[in-house]
Amino acid sequence: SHPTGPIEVERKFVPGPTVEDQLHSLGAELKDETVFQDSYYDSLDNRLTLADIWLRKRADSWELKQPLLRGAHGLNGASTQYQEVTCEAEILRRVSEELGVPCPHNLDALGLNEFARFVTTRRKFLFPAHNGSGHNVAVDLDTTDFGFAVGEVEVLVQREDEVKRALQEVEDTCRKLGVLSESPVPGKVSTFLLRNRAEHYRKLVEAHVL
Ligand code: V4E
Repeated sequence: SHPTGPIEVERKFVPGPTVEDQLHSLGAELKDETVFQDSYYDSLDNRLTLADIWLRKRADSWELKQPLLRGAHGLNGASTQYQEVTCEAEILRRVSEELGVPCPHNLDALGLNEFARFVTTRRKFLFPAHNGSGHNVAVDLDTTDFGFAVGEVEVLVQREDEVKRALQEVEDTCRKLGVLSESPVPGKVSTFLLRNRAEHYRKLVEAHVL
């Protein structure tokens, strides 16, 4: 497979009231707090999300997340690994291919349906890079405008052969924070769908995407 963007290895967790103190104790530092709006898009028959393909506009930029292996899904135990594509030409190719339509010149021409829109406030913490071949581990503490909070431990890697190591680093960090859950923790989009789009949510559960 050819590289089309970084691979995000991530594990979500339920943030407790002392999580920021714990992060500081473990040596992580607050990098910044950002606020952004995400809009998620799909065809009316949900063809993209049923294939575990997530197309969104974040702060006016298009982004697509797809499973590393075509046809597989991105969930690996309680961790996830998705390829992130930000090149708009590449996104156009991928989306039109999945929908079985000719590749248009821009995404608006596909007439997709916005199925979720929400605003996230994100506090991003970084662990200092340890010397050697360790990856940089980031922890995001997110709260949304629909009253939901979730934490994410994540590592970005460039190649598939780094995923195994990254999964261990993510798991180690969760363990140190005391938030290593054996079962997947629901994220922002799943929770938004469960609360606002029950039928779409049900279809994704039935298709084993969520
Ligand atoms: C729903 C979904 C995806 C879209 C949202 O990705 P997520 O990592 O939840 O969001 P976000 O905004 O924090 O991304 P970042 O800012 O880190 O780029 S991608 C994959 N899914 C499906 C999915 C799943 N099947 N299981 C779990 C536990 N999470 C997501």
